[in-house]
Amino acid sequence: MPTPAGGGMHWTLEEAQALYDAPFNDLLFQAHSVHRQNFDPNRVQLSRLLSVKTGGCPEDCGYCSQSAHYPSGLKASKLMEVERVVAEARKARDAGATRYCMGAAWRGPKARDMDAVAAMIEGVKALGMETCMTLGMLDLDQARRLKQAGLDYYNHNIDTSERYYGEIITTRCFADRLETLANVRASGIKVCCGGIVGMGEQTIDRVDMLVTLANLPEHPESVPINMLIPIEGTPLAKAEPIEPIAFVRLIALARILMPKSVIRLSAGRTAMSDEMQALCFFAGANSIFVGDTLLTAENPGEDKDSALFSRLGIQPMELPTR
Ligand code: SAM
Ligand code: DTB
Ligand code: SF4
Repeated sequence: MPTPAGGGMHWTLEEAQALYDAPFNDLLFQAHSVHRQNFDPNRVQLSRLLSVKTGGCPEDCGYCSQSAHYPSGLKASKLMEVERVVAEARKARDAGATRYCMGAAWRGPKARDMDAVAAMIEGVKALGMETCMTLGMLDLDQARRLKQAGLDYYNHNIDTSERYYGEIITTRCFADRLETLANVRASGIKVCCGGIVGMGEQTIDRVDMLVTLANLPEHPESVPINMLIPIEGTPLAKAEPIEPIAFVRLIALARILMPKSVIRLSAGRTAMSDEMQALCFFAGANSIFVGDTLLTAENPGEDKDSALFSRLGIQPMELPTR
């Protein structure tokens, strides 16, 4: 059955690498053409993040401020009260965000957390926003419970290529990520899945990560591409940053491989020039996180983003009428 996000194609690594390696203007022309066939090129979707449970995470993801394995200096906190979460979501909605993404620094939710998490989803949905959560690994029953509460999207990133995964995280494996993604899909929740670049990986790992996403039985509806925000105290604090043209090429490749997915220019925009972001929007990126914080790290903030949007003639994407 065809799905809104598309899928069912099989891409080889060689085909994807050849697209990536094309002359820059050819690659961008192709990506932008695909973008125009599927989206209004002057609309960008706005999501807002909130960390509902911060720090003290048992996982050892080498990029993360919230892992208990590294001295990032971040203070751990307990799960937020439902009312506070809903109050924050209301502010985000009033500032123009259409999707509210709630993140928890967990390996996965415990049974005792599920009632509060379900209440957060119900409260945010009642504001008329789309809901997204990222809570770590889920089994099928947990995914079904979140779906029942009204969850629209679940974010769970594959982060990098299967080959490079073990260099970044040792407390779980690539197959664990795919299993949660399959549980989310089976429950009927939409999938938000992407990764991080600038973690010392090779170009082939970045291309391979996108090929893995494009070859899933159905494309993720939403594909966040994060540029590493280097965090002091983590093993990746001094990783070599990705070169901007290479980053734009990757966005273009994501757009070509997953024509109907929303591609999110995710973490790392504070380190991107306006011109780099403009090229990313031309190449097919059509979502950003708004607000001055992501989960724990900095984001450009509303004034800077609205100034950029106005210079580029970009409007916020509205929610589909339901
Ligand atoms: N604990 C859950 C998990 O890992 O699935 C959810 C929260 S986790 C912080 C969500 C995603 O944020 C990670 O999968 C990673 O892709 C991204 N992320 C975390 N730290 C980052 C950083 N310093 N720079 C860029 N992206 C980052
Ligand atoms: C995603 O791919 N990026 C967001 C969201 N999914 C949860 C998280 C970015 C986190 C950046 C680092 C921080 O704020 O701690
Ligand atoms: Fe924990 Fe998620 Fe950070 Fe990994 S990325 S340490 S699982 S919060």
